[in-house]
Amino acid sequence: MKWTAHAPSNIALIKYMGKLDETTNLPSNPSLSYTLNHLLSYVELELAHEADKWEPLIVNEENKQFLNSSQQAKFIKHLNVIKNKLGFSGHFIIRSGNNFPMGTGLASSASSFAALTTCAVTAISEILQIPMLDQTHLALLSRQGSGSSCRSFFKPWALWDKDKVSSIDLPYASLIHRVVVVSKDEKEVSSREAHNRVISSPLFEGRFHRATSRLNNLIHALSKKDWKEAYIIVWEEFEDMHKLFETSAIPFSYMTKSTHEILEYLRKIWYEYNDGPLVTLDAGPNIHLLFRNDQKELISMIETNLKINSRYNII
Ligand code: 2P0
Repeated sequence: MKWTAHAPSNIALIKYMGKLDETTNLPSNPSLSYTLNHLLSYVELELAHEADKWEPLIVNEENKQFLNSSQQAKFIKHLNVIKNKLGFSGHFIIRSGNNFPMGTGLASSASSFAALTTCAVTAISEILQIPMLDQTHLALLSRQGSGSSCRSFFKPWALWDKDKVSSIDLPYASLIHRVVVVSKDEKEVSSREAHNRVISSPLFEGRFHRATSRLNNLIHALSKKDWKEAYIIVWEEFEDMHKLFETSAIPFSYMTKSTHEILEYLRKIWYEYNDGPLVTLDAGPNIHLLFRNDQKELISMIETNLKINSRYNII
């Protein structure tokens, strides 16, 4: 017997960074994200006789992807959390893959854990003939595997605060997402490690207050369609998170020279046109851009400039 599920990734504009509880991924502060419907993870589960094991799922030939051993272990551990919760003692072969390239700094953790949770709960509910969990309970279960994945159950906007996650009704339901890939190297500091390290930064003390106040301001700005105000808040927020990294007891930085150059270019675009994309960075060097639907000319111009002047890949 086989079951399949897929789930989208998401990009946080107010960031989840730091945990109140590491075992259940209870966040230190609320976060707000936009769901990326085009970046999908797929999971297939097949009943197996022996132990659970992971295999790659070929979504398309260019994107053959292999999880490293610790990623596989994290996936299998989460499957076991689900099996225990639902009272299932059997085993599965887990196959997973993404429709977007790995190693491009695009977070596959959110989409892959959301897909795994959906697939495993569907399979076990069917096998044990018990009712399927609703989206909210799936999201809370998925959070235990990877925090940011709980937001992938809601769209277009998701709001996550402690043990509550839901969609939030805001304008700009359909945005255009691009990532400027400046580095394909594997991160030296994992997101999990970053969550641990930021707590040691002297700036972490005011972090809850700053993130919460920015969240309220961003919701207000988006609600009244003040795009420029939203851009300013979102920019401050990723800088705040990256300053936490740079000031932690063992400091680290994801930003490269190219990241700084592109950020400078985007700042100039905003200065010149009094308009531009929302700009944010995850725990990585690559730059996420969100455009309104009426900004297609601006997208072409930015894509052309970045591709001509340098060798950046934009996806
Ligand atoms: C976020 N990030 O809000 C933040 C911003 C990265 C930067 O959530 O340890 O993979 O699995 O709960 O969700 C990435 O961390 O961490 C992340 P775990 P996760 O999207």
